[in-house]
Amino acid sequence: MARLVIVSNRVPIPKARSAAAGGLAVALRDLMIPGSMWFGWSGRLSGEPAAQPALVEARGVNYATIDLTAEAHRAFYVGFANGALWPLLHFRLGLMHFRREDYAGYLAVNATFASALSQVLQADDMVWAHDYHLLPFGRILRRHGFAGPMGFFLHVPFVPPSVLEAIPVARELVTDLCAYDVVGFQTEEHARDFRDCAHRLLGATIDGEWVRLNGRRMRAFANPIGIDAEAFGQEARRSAGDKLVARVANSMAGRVLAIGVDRMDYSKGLPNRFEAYGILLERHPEHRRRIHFLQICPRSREEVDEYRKLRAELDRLTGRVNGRFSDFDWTPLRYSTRPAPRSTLAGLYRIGRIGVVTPLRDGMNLVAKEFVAAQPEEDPGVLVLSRFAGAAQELTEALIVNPFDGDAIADAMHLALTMSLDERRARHAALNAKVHRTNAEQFCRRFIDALMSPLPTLQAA
Ligand code: GDG
Repeated sequence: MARLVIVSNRVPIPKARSAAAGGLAVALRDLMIPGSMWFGWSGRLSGEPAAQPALVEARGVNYATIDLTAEAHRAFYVGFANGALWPLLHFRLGLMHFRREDYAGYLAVNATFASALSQVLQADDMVWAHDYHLLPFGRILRRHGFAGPMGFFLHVPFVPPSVLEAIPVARELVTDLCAYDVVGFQTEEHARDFRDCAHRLLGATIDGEWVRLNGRRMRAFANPIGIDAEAFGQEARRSAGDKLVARVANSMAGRVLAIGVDRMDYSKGLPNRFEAYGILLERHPEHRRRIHFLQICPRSREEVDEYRKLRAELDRLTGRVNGRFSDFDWTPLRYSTRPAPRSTLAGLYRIGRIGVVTPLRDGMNLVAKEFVAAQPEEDPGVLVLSRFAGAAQELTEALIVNPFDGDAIADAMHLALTMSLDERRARHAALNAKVHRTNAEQFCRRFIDALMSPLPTLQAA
């Protein structure tokens, strides 16, 4: 079988990976089959980066990394990827800052990646690139002569043509994705939006999942990402004895725990969530003093202005909810920006009666799946889930809410707090079965199968 080469912006080399809080790192960390390679940025900035990747072997996997200069990283990561593409792909056009020089820097880093990888790539390798940092990577790698199978998975949403067209380089971005053989999306809707863009912006012919452009075909399909639900459930059971989990459980004094876990990102709907919690306490005085909301949100991308503003906004809203409702011995909302170890997180989900996952847009949202996998089957908690998270397409037995509607989130939390044990069990059993079925292994297997299957014979147009 061909060697698998994963390419992503950051490379979670095993000794450093436990600190990583991010969906991609979590989803892929168990995928690395001995013999495969993972290539990307080392996480280091240097004045004169070497053109050759540095190679490290860990647990049979080869990690190949390159350093970047501070200017290159700024334009590529802070400027274009997170200043323009991230807001665009999360439907936040008002937050999109497009600058031609950032786009030029983004292309330049993708070219650096392609040139460095081509030095260690073998002809019979199979390349799988990940996420919005690397849209043009495959097209550029082809220019270096690589002819093997080349796939791409987009972890974030894709947008319809009317939204994509707001970015001046919309056609270039769609052309770039069409250069891969296979492109995977989190949901059918994202895959369809991409095919619509290829048709409307480039005049491509669409036939089911197949996109035909300039005499070439590529496949754009939905392949929802999953977690290793079995292992995560075990971790949650084991970590009941974790010191921090036990401390939190003891501090509850018979109250129930509502829990949210998100990188501090404006796509995650945190201000709306805090306000909705205030509405719950206002409208349902019977829940006051009987619930604690714990929001864990490690700081993220602080180089980008919008993320700093979000932090100030959350500090203000936390103060408002606690100022309005807290008592001498009860703080309704606790919010921590420190990342928790993964096992502690699993244990905290397990003691949560409500998992609150209300992003304004999200490719998938792994937290929703982790919360379900961590629950005790005999007395499970309830998931409140945004309809705009990819996970809502599958996890239909959750309480699905519109995250822009604070009253609806408050109603769902009230329903969760008053739901009968039978109903909680029935909903959880259905959700848990899905989370175990669409797991990380199936996600990887489906993608690699798609990448390895020969292209179907082209029907005469
Ligand atoms: C992108 C897409 C898509 C969070 N806080 C801590 C911590 N985490 C872990 C969670 C979860 C992961 O980070 C976050 O994954 P999400 O899926 O929720 O969100 P993104 O980071 O935005 O990920 C997303 C994902 O890629 C995968 O394709 O689902 O839509 O945006 O695993 O548990 N982990 C630890 N401490 C924390 O404090 N250890």
